[in-house]
Amino acid sequence: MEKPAKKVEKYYNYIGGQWVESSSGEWFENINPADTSDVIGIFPKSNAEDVNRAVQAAAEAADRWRKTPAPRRAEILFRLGEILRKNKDTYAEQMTREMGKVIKEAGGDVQEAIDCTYFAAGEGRRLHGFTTPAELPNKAAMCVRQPVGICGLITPFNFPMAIPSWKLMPALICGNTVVLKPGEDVPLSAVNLVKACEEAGIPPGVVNLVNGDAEAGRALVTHEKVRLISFTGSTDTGRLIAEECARQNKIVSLEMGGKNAIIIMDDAAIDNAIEGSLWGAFGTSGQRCTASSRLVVHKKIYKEFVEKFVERAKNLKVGNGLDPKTDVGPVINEQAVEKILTYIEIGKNEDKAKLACGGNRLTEGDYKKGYFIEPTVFIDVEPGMRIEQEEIFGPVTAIIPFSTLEEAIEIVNGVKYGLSSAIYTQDVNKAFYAIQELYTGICYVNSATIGAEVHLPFGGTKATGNGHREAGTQVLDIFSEWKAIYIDYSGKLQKAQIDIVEV
Ligand code: UN1
Repeated sequence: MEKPAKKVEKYYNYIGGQWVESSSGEWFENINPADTSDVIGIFPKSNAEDVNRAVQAAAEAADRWRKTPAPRRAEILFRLGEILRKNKDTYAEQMTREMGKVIKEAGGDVQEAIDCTYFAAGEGRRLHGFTTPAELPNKAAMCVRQPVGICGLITPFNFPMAIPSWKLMPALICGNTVVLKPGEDVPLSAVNLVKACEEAGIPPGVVNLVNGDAEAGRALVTHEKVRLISFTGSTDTGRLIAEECARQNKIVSLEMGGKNAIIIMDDAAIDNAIEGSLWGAFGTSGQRCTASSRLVVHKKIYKEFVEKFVERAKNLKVGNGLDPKTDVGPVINEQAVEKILTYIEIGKNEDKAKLACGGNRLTEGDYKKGYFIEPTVFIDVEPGMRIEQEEIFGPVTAIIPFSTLEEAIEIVNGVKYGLSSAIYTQDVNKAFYAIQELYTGICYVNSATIGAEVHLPFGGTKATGNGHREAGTQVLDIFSEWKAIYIDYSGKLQKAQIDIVEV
């Protein structure tokens, strides 16, 4: 007898407190990147009409949510944090299945969402403004934060729960309502997050979820009622979004590419530096904006570092992220495989750079059905080569030799991005000098370029962003606008700049 076909689970959009299909009636599949025969579920492929409904729902909910005192909004977020904590293992497992990252890292991703939820909740009883003296007598001056309105959140695949939370939690605590459009490769983690919001008691319409691809994203960006777009993803897409937002004078916050580097000085604790470099380069299969895709190594220790690092990279276990023995999971999809392999070819065609290990897609046995690429190391890479300048977003790193700290800093700063940088050294003078000179939004000493914590600002300089910072209390400046308040209690007309008080 033929086995009945396994029923594929259906998941929905969340609009105005209802779980609904797309008005198009179309669906897309969510596939496990470690085993493409594993269909996790089907999700609504949303269009402009769905986005419009979600925005309308967000508009209807806006007033009530804005007027809910922030400490009360915070209570719901504390409850949400508890729900996320309770379900951490389930979410992590489902995240690994849809995204591929190894299970421990998926746990870290959920943890980052939890951290961020509690952090934002704490802000409910702060959301500090300030008072300041007025220049006229019997007059008070102060500043408060006010919500911006409806926020469109567009998030990538690589941190399926953490990045939506980085945006969602501060947006909510500031009193905004939102429409979330998550990466189409990782819709289940977004559904999990939004279900938790529902369970926590966030009122209908405050959080709306619209699944789909660029069509839904575009509709969100161009919708005239959406006041703010917060986007994490590629620099090319970010630029298009910024252009579109400029047309409608929307607030736009962008977190985009990186080409982060670790400097390894000749006095570095070398084994620690190797450990950190492996984690920075190959953690999340290199699919982090903060990935250590360049290792800038002092010539005096270059040979030793390269030998040891390459040996370790060769021994990393590539596989399904659900297997606890796996070090490096698959990359997200076929397109990613192609892009990464193209860069590997570009690297191989450089006369001076050498491929020291990896370089291939794995296609045999268990690897056959997934998107697996060997951890890949290029050595003797020179500044200016494409593999040294462009974001690859895969398990590929470039080792570049240098002679002086000044030269190393020039190499690190010599790319169009400016997200994260790091230096391994035991010399406090060198560490502080590097901190001063590295033009990035994040800087680490004796640690890799990854691993940001949620209560510090996250973001980058140059082509990485547009000047905003997520996380930390700095994110509140994205999701709220300042209102300056002047209260004249003199009982008469006092003209600023004109009625000058004589001393
Ligand atoms: C990203 O790569 O897009 O600092 C986010 C880190 C993580 C977040 C990375 N906490 O690597």
